[in-house]
Amino acid sequence: MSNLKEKLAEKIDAQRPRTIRLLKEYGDTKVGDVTIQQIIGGMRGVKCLTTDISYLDPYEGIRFRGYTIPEVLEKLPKVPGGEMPYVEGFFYLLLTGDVPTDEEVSAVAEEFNKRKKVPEYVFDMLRALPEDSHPMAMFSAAIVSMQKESEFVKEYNAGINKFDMWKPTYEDALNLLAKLPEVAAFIYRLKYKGGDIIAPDPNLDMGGNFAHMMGIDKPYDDVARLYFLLHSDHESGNVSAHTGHLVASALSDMYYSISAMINGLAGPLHGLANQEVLRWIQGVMDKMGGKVPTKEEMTKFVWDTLNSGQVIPGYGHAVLRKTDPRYQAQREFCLKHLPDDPIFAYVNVLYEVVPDILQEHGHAKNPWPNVDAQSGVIQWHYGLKEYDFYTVLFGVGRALGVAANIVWDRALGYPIERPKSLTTPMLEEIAGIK
Ligand code: HAX
Repeated sequence: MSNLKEKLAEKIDAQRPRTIRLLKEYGDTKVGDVTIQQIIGGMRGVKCLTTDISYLDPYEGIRFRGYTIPEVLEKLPKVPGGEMPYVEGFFYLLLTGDVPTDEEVSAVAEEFNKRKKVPEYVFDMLRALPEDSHPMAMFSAAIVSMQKESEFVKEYNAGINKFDMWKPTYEDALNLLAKLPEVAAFIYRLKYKGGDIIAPDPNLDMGGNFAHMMGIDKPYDDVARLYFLLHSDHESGNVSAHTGHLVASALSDMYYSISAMINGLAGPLHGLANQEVLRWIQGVMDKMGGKVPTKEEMTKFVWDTLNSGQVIPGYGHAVLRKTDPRYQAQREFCLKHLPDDPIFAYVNVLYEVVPDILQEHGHAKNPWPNVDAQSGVIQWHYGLKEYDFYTVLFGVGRALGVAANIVWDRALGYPIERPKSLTTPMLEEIAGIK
């Protein structure tokens, strides 16, 4: 029996007075000003959200509960025989802020195992969708189709105290997260492997079981663990995390919230960029007849894309101002496991030329690569060449962070989100335009 819920209850009891004090005693303290540029420009840099689960420093990159990616990979208990930590142990860290012991990880992995049976109607629904549905649309539909399983809704309808709402929300989080790998693998095998479905193995951890259900050999289990962990959370303002939080703020349950989060992730400026990177590279490969371009040749391809008014996928970021440490972590994996991969060679030439070109182009505030520039290479190398599916992998990972945040949103009683909008004449008046 896992102690995760009890541990979380203790953490919540300790945190609540701090949030209440900030609100009651310091509620009028100013955090910053908002400019017209920020209002029209997608609220860039407006400090108006709070989370303790991760923090994104523009120059350092992400920290999960205060730990950098190398620290997380080093400190968390590893799966025997593998290089990467248990995803379940990482979720424990996200929720509680504590690095779990081996026993705590085993217990929470068991907890996930007990909850992972996917209702048959989800598979029926997926089979009924048009064959050319995008995997992200299938994933979102599968998640929302399970909405009737929500424990939160049952308890809400029975009349639940606001301070107890996190408890059924926690149950929904675990119930849903435990099912996502099987749902994702089912979509993959249904869409790309003629419906030849591989049954889950009850003896495997989340990453190991996912690799097994995908039908891909080791070390893909470690790839899955690394991938889910790296994509889990990137503080609260990105489209997927913010969407999850926003929808949950209306007390919509976990299924509605995570499905909505997936829809936000499906945009090419956000999670879909990982498929776009591979698509872009494939286009260059076709033109090069498979040969790795020289720096000069690659420079021309990059400029051609920019001159046709398109972005270079996998580069730039709204917050980061250096190479994404999630890119670095995957690059290190590539250097160790697939140094001679031809697509890795493409990615390396891109890394050598794109930052200078984007600087010369003069538009992007961040010329450096983000997580998506590197992630498809690894998938491709292990045989997952259907790049339309890549963002589903991102979605399984991102759900860990967003679900943890939603549990805490409920625990701290964050209210319904409702920023205020102004009209153009109002902005003109504020600007002093006659
Ligand atoms: N290639 C070409 N132009 C780029 C660019 C890129 N990779 N990144 C930014 N720009 C352009 C923007 O389109 C914008 O152009 P205009 O002035 O003509 O409108 C200008 O540079 C300023 O943009 P910015 O302030 O630097 O960037 P934003 O915060 O507006 O956008 C994006 C951040 C990530 C959306 C952007 O960098 C981009 O489109 N990158 C390519 C797509 C991508 O890799 N997305 C994934 C990001 C990571 C992520 O969320 N993963 O899920």
